[in-house]
Order: sequence, then structure tokens, then C-alpha cells
Amino acid sequence: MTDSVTPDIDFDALEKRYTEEREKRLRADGLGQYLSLSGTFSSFDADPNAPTAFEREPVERRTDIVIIGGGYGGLLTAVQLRKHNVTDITIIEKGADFGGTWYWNRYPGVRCDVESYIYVPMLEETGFVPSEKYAKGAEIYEQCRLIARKFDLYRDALFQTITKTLAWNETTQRWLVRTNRGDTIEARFVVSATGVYSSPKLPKIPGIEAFEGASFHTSRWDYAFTGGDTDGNLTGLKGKKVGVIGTGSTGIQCVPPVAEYADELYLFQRTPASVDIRGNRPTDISWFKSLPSGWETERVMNFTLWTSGVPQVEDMIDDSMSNLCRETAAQAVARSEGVDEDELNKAEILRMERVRRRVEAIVKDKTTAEALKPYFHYFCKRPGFSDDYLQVFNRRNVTLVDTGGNGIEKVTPRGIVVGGREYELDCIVYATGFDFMTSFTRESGLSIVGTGGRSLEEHWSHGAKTLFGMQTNGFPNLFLLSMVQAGMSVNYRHSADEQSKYVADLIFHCLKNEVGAVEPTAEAVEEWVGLCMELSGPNRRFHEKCTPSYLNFEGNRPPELELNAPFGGGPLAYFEYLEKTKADGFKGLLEFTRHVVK
Ligand code: NA7
Repeated sequence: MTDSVTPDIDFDALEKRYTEEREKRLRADGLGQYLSLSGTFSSFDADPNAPTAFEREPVERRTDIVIIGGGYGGLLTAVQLRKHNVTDITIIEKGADFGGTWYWNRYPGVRCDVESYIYVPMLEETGFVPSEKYAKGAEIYEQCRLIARKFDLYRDALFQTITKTLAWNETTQRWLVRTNRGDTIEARFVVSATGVYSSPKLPKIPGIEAFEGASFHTSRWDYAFTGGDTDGNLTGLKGKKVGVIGTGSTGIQCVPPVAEYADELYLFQRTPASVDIRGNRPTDISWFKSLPSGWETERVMNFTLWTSGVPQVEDMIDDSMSNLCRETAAQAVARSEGVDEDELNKAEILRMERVRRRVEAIVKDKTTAEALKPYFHYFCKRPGFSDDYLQVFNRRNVTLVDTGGNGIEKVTPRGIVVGGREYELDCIVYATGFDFMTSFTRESGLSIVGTGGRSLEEHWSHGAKTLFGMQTNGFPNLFLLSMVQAGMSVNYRHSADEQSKYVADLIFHCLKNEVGAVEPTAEAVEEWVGLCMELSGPNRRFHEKCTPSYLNFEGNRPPELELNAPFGGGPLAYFEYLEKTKADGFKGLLEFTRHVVK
């Protein structure tokens, strides 16, 4: 805690304010307030990075492994398989290249929000040096492409192709994979790596499609309209009135460059973000080059240990996020030593008070500063960091339109209506986020039919049921990479690393030992789900009291998503489960079937 925050604040009043702010935002429709881009708003889903799809004949192929998705999950799984000398891999990807999140999210200002030296994968193996502590999205995208080239993954990849259905054939022990291009691919194994933040959403409010100006979601940024690129230079916005909706991690990154070029910028805010110091800086190349062999794994682990509440001798990352987690780790120790919950709660409130005071210190207009102060517990939303977001509100061309927790009312052909007032606009940018841990079918768009003709949707009608978040009974040789019932690290890359190693090792084990099919036993699934539910209790209870966000199903969890939570024991315990299962030769939890030669 900094000295500038005096503890003479009225904690009870703040607690009450938190509750009031939360109640203002709770809505009966919960997740129903949004629609995916892939549904009603499909016109918003076109790929601006590759406006014309190339033509090709449908592919008919037999392959060992189909990987759906060329983002971190798919890419890293393919790399791990290559390391086992597995060559027969077909990667199917909706975009026109590898990169996933970093292919799609090219809005101006896009960067990683976890330090690049631990977030960008395989730096030691490729020799790639991120130019800054928080790398630009374009660099991360390039690194994904570099990894794909290095491991020869372009060879059998099918881009601009959407996987539609998977059907298990018990006789041949293969999946029949069908795509929107008429491809039919028979695969022994399928890895679905369709992403964690890959299904963009828009608010379900009237008028969105009737707007006569330009409008797009941040993950489909229209540079043809705005001009420029991810570095800014948005010359197309000269003389234009732009509205941005959303103040999550994306909103706070894209607002500063838009403010620089638009004639007028209106930021429509429903809930103010917590915005702490970013402290980005160029990479010290001599420091980077001096790092000893094996530094990357050690650094990745150092962050996950700190953020899991396990204090270390050194905090290698030492940024706002890791400092925050160090404080939280100290709190966890204090809790175990019997420090009163009230005291811990006060520490949490003081932490956010520091963020509120930062707003006051930066934003000159008192009313605007007041509206930008967040009133919720720190971890209710993903913490935000920026060194130029709050400063934007001192510009004459920027107006904060605070909606008092209600959000925008409607879109008209001319602009946006809030509180009965219409704001005329030339362009609307939707920084309104992504589906997160909702229905697998909804997010992935996949229809999957396993043994006995049973669909995954039916199998999971009361929530996901998995072993380690990756496999389920009745769906042999199918691996689903998601964070549901899996160990979620604050650094997604670490989770993807561990999941991809597990999946590749298990597939390799099956190929080597002539195993035809592998699936978890129903008992193992039941046990894992039970453990997940038991351990996720404290986190669930915390989030149930939070202001709504994607992290708590907008404060209103639907019963069919009852089981959709990360593994509550945290990433470290999760990684240990995976390691132990591998070390045991994958025995006990899984059922193996002899390979059928066809
Ligand atoms: P987020 O964090 O889900 O943010 C979406 C924003 O959109 C959030 O501020 C919402 O307000 C806002 N929103 C949604 N609907 C409305 C309406 N109807 N009116 C006004 N504002 C609205 O998505 P991001 O893309 O920023 O970040 C996603 C993750 O990607 C991020 O956490 C990183 O881990 C990477 P709300 O706050 O809900 O009131």
C-alpha cells in the first residue's frame, strides 16, 4: 500500500457503496443480454484481415490428428506432437493464418496484459525477442507464425475453414470431421482448441444493425474505415465522431489511439474499470541476451507461483499485476494465521482506494473523475493497467458518457441513445467482449456426436463433465482445450503449455502402443467434477457477491452452466494431476481400446 492512501476512510460506507453499485448492474437476463457474432450479428463476423476468401476444392483426407484452431492451444499442441515426431496433423482454422486471439484482435493499441517474456511462447526456442515488456499484438501474431514455420505446421493446415461437425465411428475408431467447405476428414484423434476469448459478443439491444455509419467489434477492426494500423495513425477518423462502448481490457487499450485521431470521441461506460500503472518499457536487449538457458520456464513458473499465493524469494516479473498478487499472497498467509476477515477485507478496499485516488490525481474534471472510479472488489473483474487511458479524459475532444450502470439503451440509424439523449455518431466501436465459459457448443460452434449417437450438448445438458477439463466419457479420442474444470493461470500461456504437453503425450502414447481409442472412465469424470465443485466453492461464493462481469456469468449463472468453473484447486495442483497421470503411464483414470486396423 502506498503512503498516499490514508486508512482514515469509512469502510462501512464503501462496502455499502459496493453493494449498491452491484445491485444497479444486476439484470434478470444475465448472459441473455448478449448475442454472439456468429448468430444474429453474422454480418459483423466477416474477417477484415482477409476480406476475400480463397477458393479450393473440398478435401477428402485420412489423418492421425485433426486440431481445430491455430491459436495458442492448437499451435502448442501441434508443436508438442511434432516433438514426438508425429507428422500427420491437419490443423483447421477459421482465420487465414495462425495466431488465434492475435490473428483476430488487431485493434489499435492491442498488447498483451501479462508480461511478454512469460506470455509469448517459445522465446528461447525461436530466439524471438519481444521489443517491450508488454508486446504489441502484431509481434505476438508474428511469433505465432514463426512457431508454425519452425515446426512445419503450414504444410497440412486448412485456413479460412470452419469445422462444423464431428461424428465418432465406432467401427473404424475414427472421427468424421466435416467443414463448411465440404471437407470430409477421418481422424484418429481430434483436439478442439477453439479458444478462450474467441466468440465475440454484442449487446442484444434494438437498432444495432440499423446504424447507418460504420460499426464493428474490436476483434474485427475495420481499418478500411479508420485508416492506419495497430500502431495508430487512424487518419480515416479525422473529422469523425466516434462512439466506443466498453471499458474492459480492450476498451482501455483502444480508446487512447482513437482519441488521438477522432474529431470527437464518446466513451459509453457501464462500469468503470480499475486502471492501475502499466509501466511498459522497451526490452533491455543486453539483459535479455544475458538470461541463462532455461530462464523462460523458470520465469513462467515464478509468476504462476506468485499469482497462486506461493511466495518466492524473488518476484521476477515485478509489475502491477504481480505486486497485486504478492499482496494477495501475503493476505492468504495472514488468513491462515488467523487474521480477522474484516481486516483482510479492509486491505482489499484500500487497494482499490489507491486506484480511485489515481483517477483523482490524473483526471482534471471532477465529475468525470468521480464517474471513472471503480466501486467493486479488486478481483471481481480482470484488473486493468494503462499509462495513457485516464489521461485521455483531459482532452477536449473526449466525453465520458456514464450510463449509471444501465448501459446504452438503443442504437438508432444516426447514433446511440443513453438516458433519452441521442449522441450522433459516424462510427460505433463495440469493445463488448467475448463469451467466456458458457456453453461449449455456443462458443465453438461445433456439433459433436460421440458413441451411441449421443451428442455432447445432450451429455452436458446440465453443465460440462470432464476429466481434467479436456476429455469426457463417451467421446473417445477427443480433447477439448478450455478453462472449464481446468487449472486456469492468470497467464493463459502457462495453462496452454501444460494442457498441450498432456494431450500430445497421451496421443503419442496411443499411437506408439497401437491404442485405438482412449476415453476417461465415467467414475473418473464423476470424481473430477466432484473435486472441481468442492474446491471451487470459495471462488464461486466470492464471485456471487461481485458486480456482474463475464467472470460471474453477469451475476446470474444459468442452471445449465452450474458445473462450468475452472478447477478450484488452482493451476499448480492441476499441473500436478496432469504430471502424475503421465508418470503413471496414463493408467487408472482412462479406458483404452485396442486399435482396429482398417
Ligand atoms: P470485457 O472485459 O468483457 O468488457 C466488455 C465491456 O463492454 C465492459 O466494460 C461492459 O460493461 C461493456 N458493455 C457490455 N454491454 C454493454 C452495454 N449494453 N452498454 C454499455 N457497455 C456495455 O471484454 P474485453 O474485450 O475488454 O476483455 C476480454 C478479455 O480479453 C480480458 O479480460 C482479457 O483477459 C483479454 P460492464 O463492465 O459489464 O458493465
